[in-house]
Amino acid sequence: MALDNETFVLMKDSVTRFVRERLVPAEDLVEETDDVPEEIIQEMRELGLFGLSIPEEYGGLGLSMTQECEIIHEICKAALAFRSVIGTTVGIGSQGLVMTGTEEQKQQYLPRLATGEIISSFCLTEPDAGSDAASLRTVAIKDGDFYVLNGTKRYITNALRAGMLTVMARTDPGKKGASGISAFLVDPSTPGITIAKADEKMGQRGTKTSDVIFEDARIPASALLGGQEGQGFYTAMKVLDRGRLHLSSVSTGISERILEEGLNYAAERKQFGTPIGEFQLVQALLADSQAELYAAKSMTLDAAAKYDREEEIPMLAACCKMFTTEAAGRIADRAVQIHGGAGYMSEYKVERFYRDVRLLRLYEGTTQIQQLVIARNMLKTVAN
Ligand code: COS
Repeated sequence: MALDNETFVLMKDSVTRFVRERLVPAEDLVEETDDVPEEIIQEMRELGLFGLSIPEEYGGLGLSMTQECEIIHEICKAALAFRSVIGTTVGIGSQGLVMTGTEEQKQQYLPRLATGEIISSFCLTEPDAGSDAASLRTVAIKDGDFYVLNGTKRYITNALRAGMLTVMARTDPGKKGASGISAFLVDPSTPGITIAKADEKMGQRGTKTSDVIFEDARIPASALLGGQEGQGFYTAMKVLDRGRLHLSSVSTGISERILEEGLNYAAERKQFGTPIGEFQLVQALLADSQAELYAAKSMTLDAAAKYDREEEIPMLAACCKMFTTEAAGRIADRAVQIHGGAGYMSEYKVERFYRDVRLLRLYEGTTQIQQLVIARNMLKTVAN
């Protein structure tokens, strides 16, 4: 699936304008209030941003992965909290449903997700199951026409805003590993589900993460994703493969913005009677960031194109996620360095962005998990 090129170019232009005219000017407000204003969320709905990855037949824009990466890159030239509002619906919260849902499940949720009437969240992580996702302990025990859910999910992005949760839970507690896990599409207003208060974080103010607690929550058996038990972990892994490309374009977008902040400062700030950008040691900081940004963008678009051609991408998505997020950390660090003492002051945006990008190397699989996925896939090719 893909949007025709002419319409896509127009859409991308309006997103670029929206970012420049609406999102960037609202960054300080988001920082102050720790929330994204409702009128901006409404404008995101009107632009179709919640439906980027949802097929057209269900009311979405049906972008290809390449197109999605291009749009996410643009949106992430503004503070990452804005992308976060649409991120789970465009990415990990909805894609299990798009990939493996039954027709009835798709009809039930996708049209409302596409318009942004409801937001979705992806509930995999638990207090004792982070990198080791297959060890999750939340259970869903069949009881007639229902499953009864018990357990706690942690750091769930947008749970507080969600109208649909994709929840991974163990339907067969006797099976310890991946094959005992199933996925469910859950209405968070179901009795027995509590969404805890928002977590306090290092950065990314305006993004909302929280615990989701299940205490004897009875959900209809029809909520089992794809109608099949035991597929939840495999679906989650496929969703994360795709999500890692999405997140790579988050990294390239914010990296471009941060580099721009550093470049502008280097051109304006004078020391020793000359703009600091004239100094070769500052030029080295700019050049290293520019080269890394170019590499990060190129590899993300290359892997996205391969995804669109239905080639195998788990290893490449992990390479992209690892490189682009680590590069974002280095680019942010250099931008702070270019700003000197000013870079440590909250008055300048690079201080905030430096904290914001720290999360990129942690969520949707730490850098160390990406290394593991890359090496395991490499070793598979030589195993006999
Ligand atoms: N696509 C489809 N299936 C996959 C897969 C993928 N990308 N990766 C693994 N699987 C399958 C394996 O083939 C294996 O199948 P079998 O049960 O038939 O053997 C099963 O899943 C378990 O895989 P594996 O043995 O590799 O699992 P491990 O527990 O050793 O590790 C990692 C899997 C570490 C890669 C996984 O737990 C992971 O990605 N962790 C990070 C989780 C994460 O990103 N969390 C972020 C929170 S969500 S925002």
